[in-house]
Amino acid sequence: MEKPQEDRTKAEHLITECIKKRAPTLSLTGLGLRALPESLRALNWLETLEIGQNNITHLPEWIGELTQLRFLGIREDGLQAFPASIIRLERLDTLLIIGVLPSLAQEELGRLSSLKRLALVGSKLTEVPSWIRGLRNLETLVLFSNRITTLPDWIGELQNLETLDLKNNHLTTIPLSLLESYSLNILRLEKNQALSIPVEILKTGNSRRILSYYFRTSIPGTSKPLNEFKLILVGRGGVGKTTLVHRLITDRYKEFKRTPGIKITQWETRIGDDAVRAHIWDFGGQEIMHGTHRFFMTERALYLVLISGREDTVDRDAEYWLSMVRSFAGDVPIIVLLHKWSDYHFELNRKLLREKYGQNLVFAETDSSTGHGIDALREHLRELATSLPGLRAAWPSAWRFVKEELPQKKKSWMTFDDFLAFCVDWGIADSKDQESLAESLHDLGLMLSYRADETLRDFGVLNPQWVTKGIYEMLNSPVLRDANGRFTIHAFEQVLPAKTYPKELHRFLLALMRKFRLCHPLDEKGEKYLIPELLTKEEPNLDAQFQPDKCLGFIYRYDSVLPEGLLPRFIVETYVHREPKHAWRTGVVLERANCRALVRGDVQGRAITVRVDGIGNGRREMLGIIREHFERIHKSYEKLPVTEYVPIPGFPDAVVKHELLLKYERTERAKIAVEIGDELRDFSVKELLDGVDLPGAPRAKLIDVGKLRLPDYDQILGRDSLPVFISYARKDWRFLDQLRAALVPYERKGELEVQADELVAPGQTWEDEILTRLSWARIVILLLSNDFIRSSYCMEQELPRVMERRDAGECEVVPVVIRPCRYDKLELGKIQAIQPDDKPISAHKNKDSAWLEVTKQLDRVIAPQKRR
Ligand SMILES: Nc1nc2c(ncn2[C@@H]2O[C@H](COP(=O)(O)OP(=O)(O)OP(=O)(O)O)[C@@H](O)[C@H]2O)c(=O)[nH]1
Ligand SMILES: [Mg+2]
Repeated sequence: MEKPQEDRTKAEHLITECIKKRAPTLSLTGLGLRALPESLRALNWLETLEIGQNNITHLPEWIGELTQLRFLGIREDGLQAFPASIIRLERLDTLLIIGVLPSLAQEELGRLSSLKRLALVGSKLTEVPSWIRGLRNLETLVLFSNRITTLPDWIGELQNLETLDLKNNHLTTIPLSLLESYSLNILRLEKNQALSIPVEILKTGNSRRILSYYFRTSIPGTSKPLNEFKLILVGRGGVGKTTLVHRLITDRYKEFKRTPGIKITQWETRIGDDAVRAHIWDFGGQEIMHGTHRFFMTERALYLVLISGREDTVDRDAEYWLSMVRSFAGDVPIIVLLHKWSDYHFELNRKLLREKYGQNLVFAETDSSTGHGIDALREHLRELATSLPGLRAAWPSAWRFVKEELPQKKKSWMTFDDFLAFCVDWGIADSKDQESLAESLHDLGLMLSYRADETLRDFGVLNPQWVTKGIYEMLNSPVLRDANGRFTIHAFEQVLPAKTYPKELHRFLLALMRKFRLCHPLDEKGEKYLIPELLTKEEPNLDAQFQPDKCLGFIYRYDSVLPEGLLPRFIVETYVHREPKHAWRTGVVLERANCRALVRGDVQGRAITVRVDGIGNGRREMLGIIREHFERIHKSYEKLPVTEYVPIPGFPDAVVKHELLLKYERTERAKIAVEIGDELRDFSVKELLDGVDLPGAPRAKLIDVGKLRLPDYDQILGRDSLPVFISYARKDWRFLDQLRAALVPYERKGELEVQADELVAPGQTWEDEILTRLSWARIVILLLSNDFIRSSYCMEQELPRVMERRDAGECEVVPVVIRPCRYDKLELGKIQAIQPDDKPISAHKNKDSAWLEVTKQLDRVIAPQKRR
């Protein structure tokens, strides 16, 4: 890594600032320091200190004087020793070290008896350091990305250990003593190939489940490798996917009609000595179908991206599909095919694509009509399949029976109860096993089930084609198209044949469409729905109403693609607040108080423009809400390069990067020069920023944790804002949205960081992710209703944890009664609930003022939490 130039002045500046504000946190990262500045010594109130990417070899003895430190993060490759005085940091509860550990005086760390969280990441450890045994209070131990092969027996002795993260190591066995650790709750063992535990089980992070699976199957003879994998083909309509599948399997060329929905074919092949089965998923490439593809883009799969056609469109085509796969399936292996090669010779910018979408892209030229490159493709597939974690996962024999027998049922769907009964018939009686098996089947595409979802959990789909066909028929139906995408539940009766899609499943299908964000309810009762993809393409002419010089503006520009589905998702989210008068396929006009906003996307130009018209602070607030929505949506994509611009008022063609303005502000420059036509003109940085950020919002974060940040471990890094978690029943999502809108000003000000399970990004394990978030929240808001009380997830999973943490003084619980219910009969009835005017939110005519009242009461909870 390139070392930055030493910047002592910046370091001194940061320290002086810290002294001035008596700030509890300080980050000295990327400054190229050779030693910690002596002036730091005075900061004896400091609670959080980060040191990273400098050239520091020794920490000074006086570091022991910073006795208020609770969090210490270090990322210094050249550090040689810890000073003995480190043991004086008696309050230190979190220590994060990224990179190689100093060899000298490491053992001293074992005397940091108050440590609760320890992370040694990417430290080239081959075993668990023995000094950790002395850390009796340890709750979280993170050792990911090391080279550990075995765990010591004493690991089970750490009495308080709740989370053990050993992702990406070289573990070959797990000691039995781990079973005896009663406190252990979360266990992360992904990417330890030799353990042969199926990913479906690993990704739960549930230690009981993982250990019981491991110890049950590690006894020889009861299970053997699965040897099956999923192969997914994507590419636009007519590119040759179906023909290619036929060629792969039969070695013949045949013409096909365009594929409606999804076609699944089994391909029996061999890898080395093993017979291996591929489940090939061939998606229909028509544009209207793209929206549902993502939900089948699972992690445990290989991807073929087919590209063909004229030189001028292929690069963009490749980008479109690659970004889609990367956003929804993550870092999976992908083969990019330059297809119909015998007809079209074309180049792709391979270097650029690799830079953007990962080095693990394989490129190949193929043609189904001549058979060109097909053998080579088969070889690539075999090679990459071997690298899939699931291919060799050990499956108990009973699981295999179920897997083989289920398709024999020749049913399109079954109730989950029937599935469970079926499992019991085959000797799988343990409910955890049954659930794990269901997940594995889901991943292979043999039975789709969405157990985490209240409205979907009761059915399993045996035939994905049945479900997509039903949904595609809805999407393609003239009835819905004529109604501009609006429909009610009765439309299912009109569009779908009753025999294959009986009425009892209509609600289920509707819930699936909602889950896939293909449609969205338009009213409180959930009777009317909208499919944004069916909105008119025609954009109303609103230029006169939103003149740039009279509006606050903001622009998003996307480097490679404006992902399909991003705009519809935004449009649909805004319906929750109020149905817009104008909405079209790529844009919407929103109204709020005395303000109106035009949000307009340009898919070809890869940009979204926002203009807010109105008076006073309301404009900024409205822009704030809109930006919040976009930021949230952007975050849900794994890699989405997007740049934010601020338009210069009065000069319709001039813009300046938002990030650049922030840099100017941080370095206290008042003016920025912007190119206007041929000349440079100065503008006030503050005025430009005030236009787009709420007053008082911390634009530049106090501590710059960006450099030390690891995607998974945000949580152990210090943060300024209070993490808030909202627990709610799925049915009450509308109230959730209202509450979120009411909390936007807090978020923009950096006071709160609001999380609710709807934010779980695609690909993350839902349950696991939520529980982790829950365990970091300092305020938990419960949206109470009969559905909440009825929801087993809320009541049995979330609530007990919340109450436990509350009783331990770790978080504050704020129940809000959203619909009438007898929560007072429950244990949580002992906590004072918020009910503006003694009425549940649903009974309030004016929801905005009801939520305003809620936030006022919330302020009283926030204040003491902040002081903690
Ligand atoms: N020259 C040439 N033509 C091909 C090749 N593969 C397919 N075609 C032609 O392209 C047409 C479309 O191929 P399909 O395999 O149906 O395309 P698809 O990608 O499955 O299309 P959708 O199902 O609509 O998404 C075929 O009918 C053939 O005429 C090929 O390798 N070379
Ligand atoms: Mg096809």
